[in-house]
Amino acid sequence: MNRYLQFTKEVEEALNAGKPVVALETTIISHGMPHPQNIEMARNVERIIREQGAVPATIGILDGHIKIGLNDAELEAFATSPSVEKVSRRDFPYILSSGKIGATTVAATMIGAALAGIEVFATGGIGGVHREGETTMDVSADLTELANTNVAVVCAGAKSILDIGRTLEYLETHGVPVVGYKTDVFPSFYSRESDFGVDFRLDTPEAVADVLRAKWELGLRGGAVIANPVPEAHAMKHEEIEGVIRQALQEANDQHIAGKKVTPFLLGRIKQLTEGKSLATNIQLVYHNAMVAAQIAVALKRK
Ligand code: PSU
Ligand code: MN
Repeated sequence: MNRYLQFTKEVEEALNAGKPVVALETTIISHGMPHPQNIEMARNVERIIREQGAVPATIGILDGHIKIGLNDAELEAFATSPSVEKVSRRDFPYILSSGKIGATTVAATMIGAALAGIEVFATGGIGGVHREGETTMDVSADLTELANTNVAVVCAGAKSILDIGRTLEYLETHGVPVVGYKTDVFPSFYSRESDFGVDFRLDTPEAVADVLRAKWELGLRGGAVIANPVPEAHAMKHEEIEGVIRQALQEANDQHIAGKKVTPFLLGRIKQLTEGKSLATNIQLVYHNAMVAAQIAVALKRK
């Protein structure tokens, strides 16, 4: 067992017993949402996964360890501490060796999950190619991780703060299947639709599990995107969110926001500009992703 990993008893027992486990990220808690909604969301997501018969494993870096599963005090620390670092693949070794507290992005959570033997991960949205990424070269390390690490990521697509078309092109080049879960259209996080399709549509957790098994048994390294649209009742209209996104992007540009600060800045501004409406949508889509991820994890264990 990797000496950097530290499991909660619940997760360790579940993994040893071959029970379904679902990984969860901490960046969404520390940098994706304000307090106290973040801690409420983090607790509810864990409950939803348990209700489906799987075990949640929220992953983060603390005290020189990759924590696979967090207790409530640790969850609270990720939700409230002002000094939590945002950790992607690049940041992983330094944050781990310095003993700092680090919230893991999609990429870093995939790394932790794969080391722990967890195959399914639920989040909100993945990072991608940013708009004008063809000149700025701002391409999320989430995409390279999906290309290489064997974890399925259940998400509500990618936000239209990104260039969704180029994000999908990148995933195609790197052989990452983009599954539409009960949809033919790639969802854009707050909205159920975008201008883009998915690679193929699947309508049951079993069908998704079959695809994942086939991929990994063939030795086709890498993850998969399971794109699960936000439930109708909580979806926002494309037109409603597009103006807000444009304004947030303009401000990021004017204020020379760059590097890993871009995504948290945009998320925060979108929330302010929609007066919290986007946050409510964000929370609901995470709950839905957690439920579907748990169902897929359960189905995978039957294979
Ligand atoms: N998209 C969201 N909410 C988030 C993120 C993305 O809707 O909280 C976070 C995730 O942790 C994702 C990270 O992995 O932002 C991507 O950051 P970057 O673009 O710097 O790679
Ligand atoms: Mn970036």
